[in-house]
Amino acid sequence: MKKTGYDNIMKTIYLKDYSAPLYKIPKAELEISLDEKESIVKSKLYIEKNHTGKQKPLSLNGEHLKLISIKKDGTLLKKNQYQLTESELIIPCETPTCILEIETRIYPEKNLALEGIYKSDTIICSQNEPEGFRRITYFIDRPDNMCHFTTTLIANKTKFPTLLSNGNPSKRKNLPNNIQSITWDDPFPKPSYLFAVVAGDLGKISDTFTTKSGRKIKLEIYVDKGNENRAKFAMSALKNSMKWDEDNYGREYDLDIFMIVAVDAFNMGAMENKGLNIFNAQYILADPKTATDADYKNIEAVVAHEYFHNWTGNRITCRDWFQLTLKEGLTVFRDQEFSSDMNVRVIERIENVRQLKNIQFPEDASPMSHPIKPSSYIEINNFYTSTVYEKGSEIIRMIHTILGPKAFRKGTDLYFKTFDGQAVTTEDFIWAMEKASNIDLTQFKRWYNQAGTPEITVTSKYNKTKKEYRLAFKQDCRPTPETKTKKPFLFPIMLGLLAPNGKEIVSKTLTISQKTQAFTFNNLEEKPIPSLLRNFSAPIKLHYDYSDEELQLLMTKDSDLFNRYEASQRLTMGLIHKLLKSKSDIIIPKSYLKAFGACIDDSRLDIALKAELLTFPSTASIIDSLEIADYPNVIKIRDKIISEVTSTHASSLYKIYQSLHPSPKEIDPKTMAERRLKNTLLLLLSHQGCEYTDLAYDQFKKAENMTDQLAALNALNQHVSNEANDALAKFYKQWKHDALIMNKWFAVQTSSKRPDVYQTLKSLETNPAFDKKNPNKLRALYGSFAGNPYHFHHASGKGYHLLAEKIKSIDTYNPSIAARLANAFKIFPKLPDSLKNHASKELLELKAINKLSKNTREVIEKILHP
Ligand code: HT7
Ligand code: ZN
Repeated sequence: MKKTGYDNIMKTIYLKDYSAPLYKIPKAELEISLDEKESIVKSKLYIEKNHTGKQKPLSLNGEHLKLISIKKDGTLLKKNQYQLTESELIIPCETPTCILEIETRIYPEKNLALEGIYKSDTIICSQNEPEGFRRITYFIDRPDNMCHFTTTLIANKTKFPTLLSNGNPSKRKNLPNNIQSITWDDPFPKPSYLFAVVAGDLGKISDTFTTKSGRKIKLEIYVDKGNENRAKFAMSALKNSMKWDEDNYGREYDLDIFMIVAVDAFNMGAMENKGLNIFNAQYILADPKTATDADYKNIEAVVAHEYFHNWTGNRITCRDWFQLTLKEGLTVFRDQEFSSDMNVRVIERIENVRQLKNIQFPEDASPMSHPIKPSSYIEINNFYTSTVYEKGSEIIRMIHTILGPKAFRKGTDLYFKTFDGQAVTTEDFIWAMEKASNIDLTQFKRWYNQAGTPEITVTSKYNKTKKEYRLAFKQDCRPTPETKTKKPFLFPIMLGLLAPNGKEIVSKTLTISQKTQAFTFNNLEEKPIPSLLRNFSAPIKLHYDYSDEELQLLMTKDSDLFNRYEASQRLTMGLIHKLLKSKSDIIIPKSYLKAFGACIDDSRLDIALKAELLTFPSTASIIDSLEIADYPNVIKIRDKIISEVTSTHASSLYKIYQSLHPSPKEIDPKTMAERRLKNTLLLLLSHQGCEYTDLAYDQFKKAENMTDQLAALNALNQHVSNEANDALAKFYKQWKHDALIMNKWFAVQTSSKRPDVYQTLKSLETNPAFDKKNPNKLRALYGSFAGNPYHFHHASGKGYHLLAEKIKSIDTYNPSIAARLANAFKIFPKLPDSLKNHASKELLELKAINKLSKNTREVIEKILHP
């Protein structure tokens, strides 16, 4: 995509154009004098020529920098001895090596894009992935430039007693005027995106971890003073992660110290900077009063994810940003497996697959669809997607299934041994897997380059005389921007065959590799019921014409607990599709209500699984299963199903609710499951209208932990009532000084179906707890609104208008967040005409903005012109 006439140049970068950097910087010494208004960065770069033949000029990346001076081999360069543009510093080079000394000035406080060095509340911190380092100093800011960094930080001792960077601390000096300097040495070469600095007056908790080889590692978590106790859970998650990576992958930590710093303003969840992870405080701070069970689970997963990056991402990094899934897909797989070992495996799987279906499947069905390894991009920040991360993890999971755990481990061992210290590609990873297993993954690799969710249609035939059962598979995948005609994918299908009484008679993993393929099973006395795609063994949409009775059997009897959940989802999806096609009134069949009654009353059913079975498919996943995004009818039918199930079984639901008494402060899996079921029931009951308002209000008032308090607040806010308003006011009064809890308060209100959401949102914008510069606040207020099917897709188009206005203004200072919000419009091609007209008007207005960032423009252009 090439455009002219805009202020921000839309240059497409292609994977096919990759070439090694012309120069390398194997060593860099940085001296940064930190202050929030103005910081001075002095760099000493040891440059080496990395090309043969005639010497070409050296080009360094640099943006939003004020260049003060450049010295080459000790000589000050005059203005005519280099070329300076908005994004590059070009210096002619005649010798194979040289030393550059560059001085630049940066302005942390003015940096609202939160890339490079910026100010978050009273802390100065950095975010350099993917291309933030070029906002700190001129550099070869690409991941295949691996460099030894030595960093000296200089700052006022009272304002910034804590000065952190990567590696191990070496020198500390007291300078005149209450200034101190600390030097950090990182012995491991790393790309600039892993460079980090932090300066602040912070509280800290410390611990140690002794590695399997007996090295004692210092662990430190830095938080705002007063929050130290809220970091204890994160510390235990960190220690568990370190042990798990040793036990499961043989990976030991390498530096003497591992630090985490929690900050308020952060564009994403966390960042794996070498030895100095920087986290959005949301993924560190927790205690039962202030954090929900979901928060605890997220903290455990994100702490593990960032720690695991030390090997999958840092020691072995990406050659270029097209390889992003090499580190992200693999690391998500590793963190999902860690969480499964720490909690209840099947519940983790259900939650991960739900997330995939709610977010990644719609992305893959939209104009934003891209392969896990894209072949081009305009703005790499736009490619930190659910596809690269979560689908990427599913691709690694399939390799794990195909190879088996032993060969997979052999493969990762070989990968670490062969590529340690290098910047590599996804092919290198596959090479290690093939070599370790002797399995040819040539066809499997198509998952890396072909986007879209494959649709698999399965049909079955039973021959009673031959006692033969035949399953036929046919795969299709719709055209996506990069591939019009797809070649067949290769993937594993885990399946079981159940006798009509529910007994499992066959359990097998099939490999599908052709467009059509059939398998025959012999010696089957009766026609079996297939339990297909167990444990969601491939990221596909599987269609099989199950009868409701078959699904009810799977729901109650399948030995694969994941597929019990899937059966419940299929049963509801099937009903929704039927009702959408029907022209008459919405009538919910008795058999359907009975199936859910059986599930509700099944006292032997695991509590956690019961909560999952009673979680109905989201509006997003229903819309994803349709050709036209018929929001009004989907919402109507989904609500009707839930309220019929609830009213039919209200007394049972209420009885179970009353029978559950989870201990309020415990956070073990069993107690969390009890709370989850209790709060799922409360939400279901609240669908009944105002009848259960008292119950929710009572829970709200008595709640001793955030999970119960927030669940009650959310249940109450399904409707307008005095109790709902009162609870909102009380919650605010209780928590207004806690920024993280205020995010929850904002999100409950803007994701509500209450008709007063617009007015509420407007008034929340003026609330003192709102801060438009803080991405958590933007996500809580506008991100939740964009995910609100009742109001964002309102027939009047006012939801679209509201979000477009916000995108417009946020884009002027934080393009990365604006572009993420703009993704809410990706459903555009599937909208019914009236909504499409409203959305089109907003998208065209955004497109016409001359100064629109390339981040947001790339998203808008793709949505309008897929
Ligand atoms: N690797 C990190 C990605 C990240 C990021 C990317 C773009 C902009 C800001 C960012 N902060 C963190 C996080 C991770 O995947 O672990
Ligand atoms: Zn990651």
